[in-house]
Amino acid sequence: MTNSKLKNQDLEIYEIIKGEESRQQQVLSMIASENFASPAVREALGSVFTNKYSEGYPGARYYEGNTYADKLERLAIERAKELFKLPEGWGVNVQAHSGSPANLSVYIGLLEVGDKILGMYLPDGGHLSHGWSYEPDAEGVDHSQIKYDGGRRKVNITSKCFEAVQYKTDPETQLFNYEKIAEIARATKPKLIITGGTAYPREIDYKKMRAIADEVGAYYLADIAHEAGLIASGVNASPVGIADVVTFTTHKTLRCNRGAIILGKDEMIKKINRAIFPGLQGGPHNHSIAGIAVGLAEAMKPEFKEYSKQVVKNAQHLCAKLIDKGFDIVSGGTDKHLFLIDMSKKEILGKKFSRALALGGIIANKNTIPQESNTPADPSGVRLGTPWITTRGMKEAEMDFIANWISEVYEAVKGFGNDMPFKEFRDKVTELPEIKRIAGEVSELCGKFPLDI
Ligand code: DSN
Repeated sequence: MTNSKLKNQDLEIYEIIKGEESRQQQVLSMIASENFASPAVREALGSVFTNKYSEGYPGARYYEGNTYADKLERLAIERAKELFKLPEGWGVNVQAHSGSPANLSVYIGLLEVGDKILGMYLPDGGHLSHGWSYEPDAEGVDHSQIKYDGGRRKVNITSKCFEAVQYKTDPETQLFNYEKIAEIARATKPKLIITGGTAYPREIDYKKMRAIADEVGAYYLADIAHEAGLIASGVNASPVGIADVVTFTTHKTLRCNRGAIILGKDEMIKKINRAIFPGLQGGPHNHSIAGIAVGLAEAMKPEFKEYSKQVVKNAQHLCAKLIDKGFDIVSGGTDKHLFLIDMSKKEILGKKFSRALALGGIIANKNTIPQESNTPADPSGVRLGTPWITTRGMKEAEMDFIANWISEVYEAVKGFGNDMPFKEFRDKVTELPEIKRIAGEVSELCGKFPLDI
């Protein structure tokens, strides 16, 4: 932002943005759902398309002046088709503002309000928009061990408007138990079955889920928000052509700006298009579609495939190193870009550990784990992801440093214990010389892998 018009006009906002730029440069961003979009993506995102209204779809807009908006949206759709190798008879919607409205629009398009949906239990790695509710009597779900604060609560719009049932991972393996999911589906007869989520570190067998959906006559939605980039690169298997509909956000492993894409059989995309507009949203965010289109073209390049492979290698390497250092990892590892540290047998839980890591320059998030016995506000796990640090160019050698720092942070703060009030813990950790040293070393490493801001 040299010769910045923003700086001259609004110094306060300019300085906040500068502060965020410097924060991003100096820390290891390891929140699994975050990534660093390229300057070209960000330039398109900041373009004049932010000024244009274009309710409707290419060739059928309600307002005038959409020649270029039509070209843009058509090109974004073509790129998505190519990147995700869509079969004949499949279409694309690029207008959903993000993942939750994308999923809701699928339900609105294909179902009647009140219909039953079957999704993954949130504390095991599912997503709010897959029908999250705390219904103790939901079939196949035992909430009795969960110390949630509010009893029966339909938290998300998707559980308020649809009857939500949930499946859990296997308590022993922490993996999908397809037999058990089939049993729940047979017993509850959902109209739609959903896979995917925010914290399941393993690949999903889409064909088995398709068979379960077919057996009970349900639609099958694969939400691949987290692994879309890995799937586009062929590093993880694709549900395209297997599920009826595939949704994903564009800003995680796919490394575009924030937004969402829906892929699906033509007859379903037609209904979903109507659910998005006029059903749920107004005009599409054309500036966002522009950024996404640029990011989709980036993801078609051979170097993106190499990047995706390295994302997974880094996650697996880091997992293995942390296991060597005595950490428990949910399901024993990962097939993807993310994994969960299980802190349930450690001296501090996820909330305190993620704050201590952040003070040491490693930005992650507290997370529930399978068989969670604590509240979502103070859960037993920490989720870590490698998309962003791999974009910086980091590889296995840097994962070794990161594993050491994670372990050193734990050793430095574990003595404070989980009973200490959080604010006291935070203040004590902030002052620890060991944590300051680690933050300095992290910043030094980050300086060797600068972001193209
Ligand atoms: N907030 C996203 C994540 O972190 O996984 C999902 O919506």
